[in-house]
Amino acid sequence: MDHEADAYRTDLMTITRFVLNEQSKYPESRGDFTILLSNIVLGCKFVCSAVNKAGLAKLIGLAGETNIQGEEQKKLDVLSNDVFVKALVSSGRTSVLVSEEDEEATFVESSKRGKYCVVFDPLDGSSNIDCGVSIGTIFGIYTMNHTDEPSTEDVLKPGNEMVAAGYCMYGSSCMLVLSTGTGVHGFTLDPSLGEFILTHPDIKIPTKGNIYSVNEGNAQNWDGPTTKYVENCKFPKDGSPAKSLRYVGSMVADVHRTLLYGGIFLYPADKKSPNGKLRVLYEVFPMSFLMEQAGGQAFTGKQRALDLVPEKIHERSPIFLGSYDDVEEIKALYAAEEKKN
Ligand code: AFP
Repeated sequence: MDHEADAYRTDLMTITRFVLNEQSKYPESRGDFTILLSNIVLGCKFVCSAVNKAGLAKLIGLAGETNIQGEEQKKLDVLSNDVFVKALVSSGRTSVLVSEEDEEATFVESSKRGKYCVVFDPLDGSSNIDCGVSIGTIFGIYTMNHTDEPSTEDVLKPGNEMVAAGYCMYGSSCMLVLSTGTGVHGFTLDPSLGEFILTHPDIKIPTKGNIYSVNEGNAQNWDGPTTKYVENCKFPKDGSPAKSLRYVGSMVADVHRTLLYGGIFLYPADKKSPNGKLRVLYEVFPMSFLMEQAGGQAFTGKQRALDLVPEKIHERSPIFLGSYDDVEEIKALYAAEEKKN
């Protein structure tokens, strides 16, 4: 990379400019998506700033704790949720919101309604906040295809009906990764400008990787195919080198690394959690959408993840996602298991 040229780059592709360019390909488009996205971006910038200040501002800790002035502190994930819900409602472009933080869906009042439904986890990996490890926001976007009263049916749709998905990672830099169905693009926040700038256009995941990412502490409860797959990662029988294990325990960080370096991320079912841990609407679907758009695959152990039809807004599913060939291997193991039964 020419660092000198980079330092003086003057033609900045901001995320708004990028989405406006995309939108200009659709003459009928009225800019609703751009407005919606700019409100998501605002939420991400707010959370990024709050995460950076968390230690200083004492935003870490349990919800309900009081600060030194005796005022009640809001936990960072509760605060992030408030910001996203308010930004999305005030965009005037949403009708249904599903957040990891809220048990029930939010139905936007009729005067502020718009054609989009947003499913999101405002601060995923929140158990990592207190030790400063990377965390993130994950979101997926559906369109309403009717003008009747909104209901949860508007979001209980397979992931392949999402029109966009993305995540923002609050790490050593703040990066927003987005797909509107035409590839995956990464934007890095330039703190001096307060703008997300296109730094990773058209991300493609390597076809095969040498990293696997899983919570091996659950190994005693895994099923046969998962156990065999991880065994193959460590003791390959075809003479190839063993894969490296990397696991942050923060889905955004683990998936981001998988997207850029290749390999596989898995949160399988186990005896204690037959549906795994991760939530379909705002973890499994958005990440699966991004993986497929980057040339990878996402599989539940039974089917293509994006074909799953959720019945509940906080439903969970096992997930195996990453490089095409690596996911192909786990698919073959599940197919062989099914043949036996
Ligand atoms: P927290 O938000 O409770 O930290 O959970 C994070 C998460 O939903 C996801 O980001 C991780 O991939 C996964 O859970 C980690 O789960 P384990 O701690 O069971 O490995």
